[in-house]
Amino acid sequence: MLLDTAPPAPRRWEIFCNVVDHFGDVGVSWRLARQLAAEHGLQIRLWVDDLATFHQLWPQVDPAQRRQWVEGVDIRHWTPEADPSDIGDVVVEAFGSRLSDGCLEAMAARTPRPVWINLEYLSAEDWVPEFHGRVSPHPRLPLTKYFFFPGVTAGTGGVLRERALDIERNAFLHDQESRAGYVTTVSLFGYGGPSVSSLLDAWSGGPDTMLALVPESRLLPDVARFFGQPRIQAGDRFERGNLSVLVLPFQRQDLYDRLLWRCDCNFVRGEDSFVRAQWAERPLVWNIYPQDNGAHWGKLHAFSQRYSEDLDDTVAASIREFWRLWNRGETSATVLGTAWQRLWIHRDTLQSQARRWAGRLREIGDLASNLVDFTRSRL
Ligand code: TRH
Repeated sequence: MLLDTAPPAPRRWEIFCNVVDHFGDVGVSWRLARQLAAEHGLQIRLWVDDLATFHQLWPQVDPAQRRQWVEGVDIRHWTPEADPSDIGDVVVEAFGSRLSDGCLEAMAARTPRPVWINLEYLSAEDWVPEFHGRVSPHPRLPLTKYFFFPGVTAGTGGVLRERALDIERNAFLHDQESRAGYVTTVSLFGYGGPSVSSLLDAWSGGPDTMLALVPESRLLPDVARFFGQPRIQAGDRFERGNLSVLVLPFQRQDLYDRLLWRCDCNFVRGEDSFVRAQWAERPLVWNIYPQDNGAHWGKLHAFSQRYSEDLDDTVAASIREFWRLWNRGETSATVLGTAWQRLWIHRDTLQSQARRWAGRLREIGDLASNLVDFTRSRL
């Protein structure tokens, strides 16, 4: 008989999330927290310093509560006074959220000391597997921090994926009425800028009938300008030439997946929506989070290289070119429209590639399970 000899997983976890801007920090932290509680049966306390942003992502979260239970997770408003004294077995600092001295001292005083994880940003760059799991001793206290890197290749932490995700997606798509098929439906989420109106212009004058579903985000003012409106809101619908645009309310985080599943192509950004679009198994366009030092260009390149390495050169080049123009804020509708046509002519290939890519990602295992395994051996 085979015995499971793996040590038990540490049960009490703290996840600390400092919302720098936008939704990605809390989006990833919340997804991880929910999954660790629901699928691994762990006790999760999630400390978030900006509950108003959290509320937009998950309306059940009440920004006025210092403590609340949602989806089996103990959510705390993280303020300087609110550091825990009874620290759990594992402490996750999401994206370098800085812990207070009081919290670090409580961790150092604990027996055994908690496993301290710095959950990093996702990157497809070559150096990631080498740095995944590296340690950094605290300069003063007897604490060791481990760097845990999400990634898209073997030897990294992988990306988040719920256990039932594929089943839910397949059931949802199966239930959908069969669509006419002659309208290309895209979802449009990004950081905004001049490339939005260039693209809308190109689509409106392009050969295909296009439907753009635009969730409320900072891209809306660009859409409003294109249609000559002072402002637009959820529920508004606009038409020009071959293009229809429908503005959607910002969806609850788990419902946003459904939008991605039903679209022919998804424009996404940052980290979490970008990962969800990969799991949607649809062609995608990535608006990477721009960094002041330009480091995002290398990351964009690293990912697009990996994503397209199985494709022939023409298709791979069309992906890279369109992503580059979209991210650099291309102002010419002709240039962006031509790049879109060069990309979208390969839509069937892009669709099969999206499916193949998700299969490759699945082989790395999901981030939450990889993280649980990682902590198990380090407590
Ligand atoms: O909001 P973002 O730009 O977050 C960014 C990135 O994480 C970036 O790496 C980080 O440095 C910066 O924050 C601080 O993009 P991201 O990561 O896609 O997060 C968006 C979240 O919003 C994601 O969890 C999906 C969710 N979402 C909804 O829940 N409903 C919606 O309707 C939409 C459009 C998104």
